[in-house]
Amino acid sequence: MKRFGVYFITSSEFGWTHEELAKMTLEAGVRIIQFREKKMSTKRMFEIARRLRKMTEEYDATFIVNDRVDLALAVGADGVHVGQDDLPVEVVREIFDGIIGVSAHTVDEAKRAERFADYLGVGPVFGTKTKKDAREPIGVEGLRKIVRSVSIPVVAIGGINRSNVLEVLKTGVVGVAVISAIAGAKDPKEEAKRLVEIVKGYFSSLTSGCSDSDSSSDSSSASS
Ligand code: TZP
Ligand code: MG
Repeated sequence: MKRFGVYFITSSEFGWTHEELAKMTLEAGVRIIQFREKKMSTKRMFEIARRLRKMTEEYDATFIVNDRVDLALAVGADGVHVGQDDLPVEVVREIFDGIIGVSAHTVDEAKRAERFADYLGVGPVFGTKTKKDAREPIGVEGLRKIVRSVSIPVVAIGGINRSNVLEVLKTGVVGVAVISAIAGAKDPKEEAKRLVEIVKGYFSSLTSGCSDSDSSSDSSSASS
Protein backbone atom coordinates (compact mmCIF):
# COMPACT_ATOMS: atom_id res chain seq x y z
CA MET A 1 0.00 0.00 0.00
CA LYS A 2 1.48 3.29 -1.10
CA ARG A 3 1.00 6.58 0.63
CA PHE A 4 -2.22 8.11 -0.56
CA GLY A 5 -1.22 11.75 -0.11
CA VAL A 6 -4.14 13.97 -1.04
CA TYR A 7 -7.19 11.72 -1.47
CA PHE A 8 -9.80 13.77 -3.28
CA ILE A 9 -13.48 12.91 -2.99
CA THR A 10 -15.68 14.26 -5.77
CA SER A 11 -18.94 16.02 -5.03
CA SER A 12 -21.65 17.55 -7.20
CA GLU A 13 -22.57 20.08 -4.52
CA PHE A 14 -20.06 22.81 -5.28
CA GLY A 15 -21.12 23.83 -8.80
CA TRP A 16 -18.74 21.51 -10.65
CA THR A 17 -19.39 18.13 -12.18
CA HIS A 18 -17.59 15.06 -10.84
CA GLU A 19 -15.65 14.91 -14.09
CA GLU A 20 -14.58 18.57 -13.94
CA LEU A 21 -13.30 18.14 -10.40
CA ALA A 22 -11.54 14.89 -11.24
CA LYS A 23 -9.81 16.52 -14.22
CA MET A 24 -8.64 19.54 -12.23
CA THR A 25 -7.35 17.49 -9.32
CA LEU A 26 -5.63 14.89 -11.50
CA GLU A 27 -3.92 17.73 -13.38
CA ALA A 28 -2.90 19.16 -10.02
CA GLY A 29 -1.16 15.91 -9.04
CA VAL A 30 -3.78 14.11 -6.96
CA ARG A 31 -3.36 10.35 -7.44
CA ILE A 32 -6.37 8.93 -5.65
CA ILE A 33 -9.93 9.91 -6.42
CA GLN A 34 -13.11 8.70 -4.80
CA PHE A 35 -16.47 9.06 -6.53
CA ARG A 36 -19.07 9.99 -3.90
CA GLU A 37 -22.65 10.72 -4.91
CA LYS A 38 -25.76 10.27 -2.82
CA LYS A 39 -28.52 11.66 -5.00
CA MET A 40 -28.35 10.38 -8.57
CA SER A 41 -29.92 7.46 -10.32
CA THR A 42 -27.74 4.38 -10.55
CA LYS A 43 -27.68 4.73 -14.32
CA ARG A 44 -26.22 8.26 -14.17
CA MET A 45 -23.79 7.22 -11.47
CA PHE A 46 -22.64 4.33 -13.61
CA GLU A 47 -21.99 6.63 -16.57
CA ILE A 48 -20.01 9.08 -14.44
CA ALA A 49 -18.08 6.32 -12.69
CA ARG A 50 -17.14 4.83 -16.06
CA ARG A 51 -15.75 8.18 -17.22
CA LEU A 52 -13.88 8.71 -13.95
CA ARG A 53 -12.40 5.23 -14.27
CA LYS A 54 -11.05 6.14 -17.70
CA MET A 55 -9.68 9.50 -16.55
CA THR A 56 -7.94 8.07 -13.50
CA GLU A 57 -6.41 5.32 -15.63
CA GLU A 58 -4.92 7.94 -17.94
CA TYR A 59 -3.14 9.49 -14.95
CA ASP A 60 -2.21 6.16 -13.41
CA ALA A 61 -4.32 7.18 -10.43
CA THR A 62 -6.29 4.99 -8.04
CA PHE A 63 -10.06 5.06 -8.43
CA ILE A 64 -12.37 4.29 -5.51
CA VAL A 65 -16.18 4.20 -5.52
CA ASN A 66 -18.00 5.22 -2.36
CA ASP A 67 -20.71 2.95 -0.88
CA ARG A 68 -21.52 0.98 -4.02
CA VAL A 69 -19.73 -2.32 -4.55
CA ASP A 70 -21.92 -3.01 -7.59
CA LEU A 71 -20.75 0.16 -9.33
CA ALA A 72 -17.14 -0.44 -8.36
CA LEU A 73 -17.34 -3.88 -9.97
CA ALA A 74 -19.24 -2.63 -13.00
CA VAL A 75 -16.63 -0.01 -13.94
CA GLY A 76 -13.52 -1.88 -12.82
CA ALA A 77 -12.65 0.51 -10.01
CA ASP A 78 -9.51 -0.16 -8.01
CA GLY A 79 -11.40 0.07 -4.78
CA VAL A 80 -14.57 0.61 -2.86
CA HIS A 81 -15.13 2.58 0.32
CA VAL A 82 -17.87 1.55 2.73
CA GLY A 83 -19.24 3.16 5.88
CA GLN A 84 -20.61 1.66 9.06
CA ASP A 85 -24.11 1.49 7.54
CA ASP A 86 -23.12 0.00 4.20
CA LEU A 87 -22.48 -3.64 3.30
CA PRO A 88 -20.37 -5.20 6.09
CA VAL A 89 -16.71 -5.19 5.16
CA GLU A 90 -16.37 -8.98 5.56
CA VAL A 91 -19.08 -9.38 2.92
CA VAL A 92 -17.42 -6.83 0.65
CA ARG A 93 -14.19 -8.80 1.00
CA GLU A 94 -15.94 -11.92 -0.26
CA ILE A 95 -17.26 -10.32 -3.41
CA PHE A 96 -14.75 -7.58 -4.24
CA ASP A 97 -11.17 -8.28 -5.19
CA GLY A 98 -9.58 -4.88 -4.79
CA ILE A 99 -8.79 -2.13 -2.31
CA ILE A 100 -11.37 -1.91 0.46
CA GLY A 101 -11.66 1.15 2.66
CA VAL A 102 -13.89 1.44 5.70
CA SER A 103 -15.00 4.53 7.62
CA ALA A 104 -14.31 4.47 11.34
CA HIS A 105 -15.06 6.99 14.05
CA THR A 106 -13.87 5.14 17.15
CA VAL A 107 -11.06 2.79 18.18
CA ASP A 108 -13.62 -0.02 18.40
CA GLU A 109 -14.91 0.48 14.88
CA ALA A 110 -11.35 0.76 13.61
CA LYS A 111 -10.26 -2.49 15.27
CA ARG A 112 -13.30 -4.36 14.00
CA ALA A 113 -12.76 -3.18 10.43
CA GLU A 114 -9.04 -3.83 10.51
CA ARG A 115 -9.27 -7.56 9.84
CA PHE A 116 -10.90 -7.09 6.48
CA ALA A 117 -10.08 -3.58 5.29
CA ASP A 118 -7.03 -2.36 3.42
CA TYR A 119 -7.27 1.12 4.85
CA LEU A 120 -9.50 3.13 7.15
CA GLY A 121 -11.06 6.54 6.59
CA VAL A 122 -11.11 8.12 10.03
CA GLY A 123 -13.03 11.20 11.07
CA PRO A 124 -14.47 13.70 10.99
CA VAL A 125 -11.29 15.12 12.47
CA PHE A 126 -12.69 18.65 12.43
CA GLY A 127 -16.17 20.08 11.95
CA THR A 128 -17.52 19.69 8.43
CA LYS A 129 -20.52 21.02 6.58
CA THR A 130 -20.09 18.58 3.72
CA LYS A 131 -21.50 15.47 5.38
CA LYS A 132 -24.89 16.31 6.82
CA ASP A 133 -25.01 13.33 9.19
CA ALA A 134 -21.38 13.55 10.25
CA ARG A 135 -20.63 12.44 13.78
CA GLU A 136 -18.85 14.55 16.42
CA PRO A 137 -15.36 15.67 15.40
CA ILE A 138 -12.71 13.45 16.99
CA GLY A 139 -9.94 16.03 16.82
CA VAL A 140 -6.29 15.41 16.09
CA GLU A 141 -5.85 13.53 19.38
CA GLY A 142 -8.78 11.22 18.61
CA LEU A 143 -7.28 10.56 15.21
CA ARG A 144 -3.85 9.83 16.71
CA LYS A 145 -5.39 7.32 19.12
CA ILE A 146 -7.02 5.43 16.26
CA VAL A 147 -3.88 5.50 14.11
CA ARG A 148 -1.96 3.97 17.02
CA SER A 149 -4.59 1.30 17.65
CA VAL A 150 -4.49 -0.30 14.21
CA SER A 151 -1.79 -1.62 11.92
CA ILE A 152 -3.43 -0.79 8.61
CA PRO A 153 -3.08 2.60 6.87
CA VAL A 154 -5.36 5.41 7.96
CA VAL A 155 -6.64 8.28 5.84
CA ALA A 156 -7.95 11.25 7.83
CA ILE A 157 -11.16 12.99 6.79
CA GLY A 158 -13.36 15.89 7.78
CA GLY A 159 -12.66 19.63 7.67
CA ILE A 160 -9.09 19.20 6.49
CA ASN A 161 -7.53 22.10 4.62
CA ARG A 162 -4.22 23.82 4.01
CA SER A 163 -4.13 25.41 7.42
CA ASN A 164 -4.56 22.23 9.48
CA VAL A 165 -3.16 19.53 7.21
CA LEU A 166 0.29 19.41 8.79
CA GLU A 167 -0.97 18.66 12.29
CA VAL A 168 -3.14 15.93 10.78
CA LEU A 169 -0.23 14.39 8.89
CA LYS A 170 1.87 14.29 12.05
CA THR A 171 -0.47 11.65 13.51
CA GLY A 172 0.98 9.09 11.09
CA VAL A 173 -1.83 8.93 8.53
CA VAL A 174 -1.05 7.86 4.96
CA GLY A 175 -3.22 10.55 3.46
CA VAL A 176 -5.85 13.21 3.88
CA ALA A 177 -9.27 12.93 2.29
CA VAL A 178 -10.66 16.26 1.24
CA ILE A 179 -13.86 17.54 -0.33
CA SER A 180 -14.71 21.19 0.39
CA ALA A 181 -11.16 22.51 0.77
CA ILE A 182 -10.72 21.74 -2.93
CA ALA A 183 -14.22 21.55 -4.45
CA GLY A 184 -15.30 24.71 -2.60
CA ALA A 185 -12.20 26.74 -3.45
CA LYS A 186 -12.37 29.53 -6.03
CA ASP A 187 -9.81 27.69 -8.11
CA PRO A 188 -9.97 23.97 -7.23
CA LYS A 189 -6.98 23.09 -9.41
CA GLU A 190 -4.75 25.68 -7.77
CA GLU A 191 -5.93 24.68 -4.30
CA ALA A 192 -5.34 21.00 -5.05
CA LYS A 193 -1.82 21.85 -6.26
CA ARG A 194 -1.07 23.69 -3.03
CA LEU A 195 -2.34 20.85 -0.87
CA VAL A 196 -0.45 18.24 -2.89
CA GLU A 197 2.71 20.26 -2.49
CA ILE A 198 2.33 20.55 1.29
CA VAL A 199 1.58 16.84 1.68
CA LYS A 200 4.42 15.76 -0.61
CA GLY A 201 6.77 18.10 1.21
CA TYR A 202 5.78 16.60 4.53
CA PHE A 203 6.30 13.00 3.39
CA SER A 204 9.65 13.76 1.82
CA SER A 205 10.78 15.42 5.03
CA LEU A 206 9.97 12.09 6.76
CA THR A 207 12.16 10.09 4.43
CA SER A 208 15.00 12.56 4.79
CA GLY A 209 14.58 12.18 8.54
CA CYS A 210 13.90 15.77 9.50
CA SER A 211 10.40 15.77 10.88
CA ASP A 212 8.87 15.67 14.32
CA SER A 213 6.23 13.12 13.27
CA ASP A 214 4.97 10.36 15.46
CA SER A 215 7.14 7.93 13.58
CA SER A 216 6.64 5.09 16.08
CA SER A 217 3.11 4.70 14.75
CA ASP A 218 3.91 5.86 11.28
CA SER A 219 1.99 3.38 9.17
CA SER A 220 2.47 5.86 6.33
CA SER A 221 5.97 4.53 5.84
CA ALA A 222 4.51 1.29 4.50
CA SER A 223 4.99 1.24 0.78
CA SER A 224 4.65 -1.09 -2.14
N1 TZP B 1 -16.98 11.48 6.11
C1 TZP B 1 -16.62 12.02 7.28
S1 TZP B 1 -16.46 13.70 7.16
C2 TZP B 1 -16.86 13.70 5.51
C3 TZP B 1 -17.13 12.40 5.10
C4 TZP B 1 -17.53 11.99 3.77
C5 TZP B 1 -16.94 14.93 4.70
C6 TZP B 1 -15.60 15.52 4.42
O1 TZP B 1 -15.74 16.68 3.64
P1 TZP B 1 -14.87 18.00 3.90
O2 TZP B 1 -15.54 19.02 3.04
O3 TZP B 1 -13.48 17.71 3.44
O4 TZP B 1 -14.97 18.31 5.38
MG1 MG C 1 -21.09 5.12 2.86
